[in-house]
Amino acid sequence: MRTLDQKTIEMLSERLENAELQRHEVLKITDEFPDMTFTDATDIQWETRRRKEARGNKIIGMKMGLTSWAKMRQMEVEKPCYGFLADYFSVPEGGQIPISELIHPKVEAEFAFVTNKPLSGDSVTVEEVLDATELVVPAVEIIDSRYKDFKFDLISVMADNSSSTRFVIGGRAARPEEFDWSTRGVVMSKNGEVVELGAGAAVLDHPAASVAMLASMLSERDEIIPAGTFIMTGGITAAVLVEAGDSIVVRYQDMGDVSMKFV
Ligand code: OOG
Ligand code: MG
Repeated sequence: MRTLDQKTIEMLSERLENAELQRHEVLKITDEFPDMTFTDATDIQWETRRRKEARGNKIIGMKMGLTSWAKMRQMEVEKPCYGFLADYFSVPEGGQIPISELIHPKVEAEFAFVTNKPLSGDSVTVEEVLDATELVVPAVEIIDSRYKDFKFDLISVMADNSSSTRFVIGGRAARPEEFDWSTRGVVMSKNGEVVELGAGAAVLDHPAASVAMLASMLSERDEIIPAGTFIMTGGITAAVLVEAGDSIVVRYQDMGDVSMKFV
């Protein structure tokens, strides 16, 4: 159900995108619009996507968020959300990320899937996702909620493009049949100390289930996941706050490392 008019959708999209581009916090939008719905929030996100494309940014992938209990517990939200990835979100492996470009970034260890067939509808299975997957790629997401103190609800975070801000891919990509993705381990270290660890099953029992859920959520807007889409499936562990000077290395079982330094 929609409760906001087009002018309000555009105003909130602009407010949230300005917060991203000018690196400042804003108040949770549901404080001002307590009756707004998840559909309104999705409209705001798609308006932000339209704004970026109109400015010449390319959309290079999608992400799912809040797909693990660790994340849902950390953020006190009980349902997943999705977002888009713009070209300038991508940081090279081993790269430096200036904290001055962000508000209060956190890092998350994820598996990303690259599809080779379209996926659509609300009944896609894990097997169908694996059959439509070209590669699984180690990926670390840097999230940066535009909301004050990184606190939000599902509707507010959906409108804020699910906190998307940067990502780093690295290590070695694998074919989908190469490993059991539910038991694949990841170990995140900050400045040489292990801070979080987990396995793929943390994400909806299997990270491919997150891709299926994205197809289902997109189908509510008559959108699909086209062949050739890069999809981050969501943090396996809780997200880790980073500051200038922090080095992050995520080791992926048999798939190498993804690393970055915050400066
Ligand atoms: C929302 C985005 C969460 C993930 O992987 O769970 C997310 C947030 O926690 O800010 O990207
Ligand atoms: Mg994430």
